[in-house]
Amino acid sequence: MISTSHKELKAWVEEVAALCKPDSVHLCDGSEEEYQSMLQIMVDAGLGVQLNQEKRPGCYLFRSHPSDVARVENRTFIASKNAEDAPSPDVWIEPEELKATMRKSYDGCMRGRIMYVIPFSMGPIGSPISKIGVEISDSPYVVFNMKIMTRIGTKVLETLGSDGEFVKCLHSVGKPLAAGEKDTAWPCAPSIDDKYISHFPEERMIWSFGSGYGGNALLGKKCFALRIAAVQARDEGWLAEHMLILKLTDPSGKVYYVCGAFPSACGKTNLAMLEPSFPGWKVETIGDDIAWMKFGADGRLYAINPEAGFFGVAPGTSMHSNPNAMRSIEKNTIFTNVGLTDDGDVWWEGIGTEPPEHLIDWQGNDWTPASGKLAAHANARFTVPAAQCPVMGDEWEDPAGVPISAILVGGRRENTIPLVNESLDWNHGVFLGSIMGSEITTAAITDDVGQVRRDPFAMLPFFGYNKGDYLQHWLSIGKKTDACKLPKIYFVNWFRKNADNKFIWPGFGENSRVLKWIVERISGTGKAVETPIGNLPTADAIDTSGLDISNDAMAELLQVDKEAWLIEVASIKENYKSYGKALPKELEEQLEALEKRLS
Ligand code: O2Y
Ligand code: MN
Repeated sequence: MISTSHKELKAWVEEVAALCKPDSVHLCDGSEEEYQSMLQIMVDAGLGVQLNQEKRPGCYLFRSHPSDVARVENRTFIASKNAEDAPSPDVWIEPEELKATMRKSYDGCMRGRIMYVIPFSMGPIGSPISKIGVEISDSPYVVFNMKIMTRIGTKVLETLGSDGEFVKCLHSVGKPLAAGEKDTAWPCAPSIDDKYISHFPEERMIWSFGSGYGGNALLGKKCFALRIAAVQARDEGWLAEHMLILKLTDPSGKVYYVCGAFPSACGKTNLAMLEPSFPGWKVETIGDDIAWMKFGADGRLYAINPEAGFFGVAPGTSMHSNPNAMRSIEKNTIFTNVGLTDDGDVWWEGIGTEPPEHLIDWQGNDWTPASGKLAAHANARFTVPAAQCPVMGDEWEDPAGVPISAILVGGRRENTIPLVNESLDWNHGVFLGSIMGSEITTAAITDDVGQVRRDPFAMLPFFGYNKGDYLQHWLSIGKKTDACKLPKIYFVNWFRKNADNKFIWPGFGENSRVLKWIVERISGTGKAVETPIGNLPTADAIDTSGLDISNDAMAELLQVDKEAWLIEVASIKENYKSYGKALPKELEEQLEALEKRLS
């Protein structure tokens, strides 16, 4: 079947092949030839488009089925042995019951297809912080995306040896082919109810069925690097987080590494690749989505980016919002669900150029600006090797990781939350992480619009275990080292609006001004005033030189509105009820102390 000395891996591959019944099995070596041949298979079958090689060398476009365009949160399950160990009752199914259901779906699901076995490493191969997984998938699209997003192939298998630990990741698009049947452009299970993104945390195992898209199918990313790794991290005393990692160098050459957790639509990738708006400072990228942090021998937290690529949202990405992402995707990029221009290039809403007179939209139909439809799906993506980003920090693949000085937590809030707020200590920082979130802008129930969706550490869709226990784990991390060695936690908000409903802060590259204050605080020169909610910059502490912003606007950005905060406290109390008995008492105490300081 496959040649490996790893008995457990061999047995698992044989078991899966016997269940899924593929026509053949291919063990991925991770070579460039293999990558090219996967792409060619799909282009030859009419399932993908090679873009204009002069404009976008090495680039391809794929269009997914309209029903398969994003992560399916309502079909994502955590099958822990005990229901209380799951993040919430609605995502829990008893593991044996779920396996029995899914085995019926998997039975024969790869007929007419090749079963690919993809050994992959999350993190630099051999790093003490890295972990190995093996994904079995019947999708060549998954193979070439995994090649970009992780490190795959023979070297990983060699590192695994004959008895190394690995996470079992099984994926099928859920569309077997009868003899002679032509494949569809984007095979997937026809109905949402047939899709399953299942996690078995105790067994360190993932079973995904029915979707070929993004986080549902590229199992190294959200399923492994967040949901399963979070359980490993809890058991082993480290952190697996939904965070960017950036490197900031000040004019004297001093370097700081900063992690940041933001819910979607907060410009996380833009911040990770930010171009500072004033001279002398430099921002470089270590990672844009996930950070694994472990204690080093010196008692500090060291982070690696477990990924090797970016799976970024295309719409809204432009030379204004993220010039470094635009430069990254000039070549060797897989585009999914973007518009195809008549000269073989890509286009999407918010790309910063005028809409072409005609293109082929993400569903493969003719499109003109008068169509009244989106040319690119709102969740259209680019997959690109991180190494192509012109501002990757040299140490982004350092197996030792980078020492973290600060952690940002934030959300999209029109009011109440100031531009930046420094936590008073670790527990207060964890409290800030637990209350972060964004206002709901679209909702099935209109009453929800404007309400805050609390998204602790931006992990709401990615918890692998009980969310109260997760926050308790954060608190316990704070006890593992000297307080002075822990990163400082900052609550940021780029999205505060004025009475005219306009954003007060310009955002994008100007966010570097806030980063500057943060590192000044860390080095002891930044000025701050203690308020009931935390330490805020003094009126003159944020460098606004060369920026067209009034003192009144700055005052509004840094205002602590006690009335608004008391409403916030009531809303947090309500949210904390959802934790039940698992709410850490330290966080209840933080909330009580905040209320006291406000009144
Ligand atoms: O829709 C998907 O499948 C991808 S979701 C995603 C991709 C890259 C980075 N972050 C996310 C996310 O949902 O947080
Ligand atoms: Mn993400």
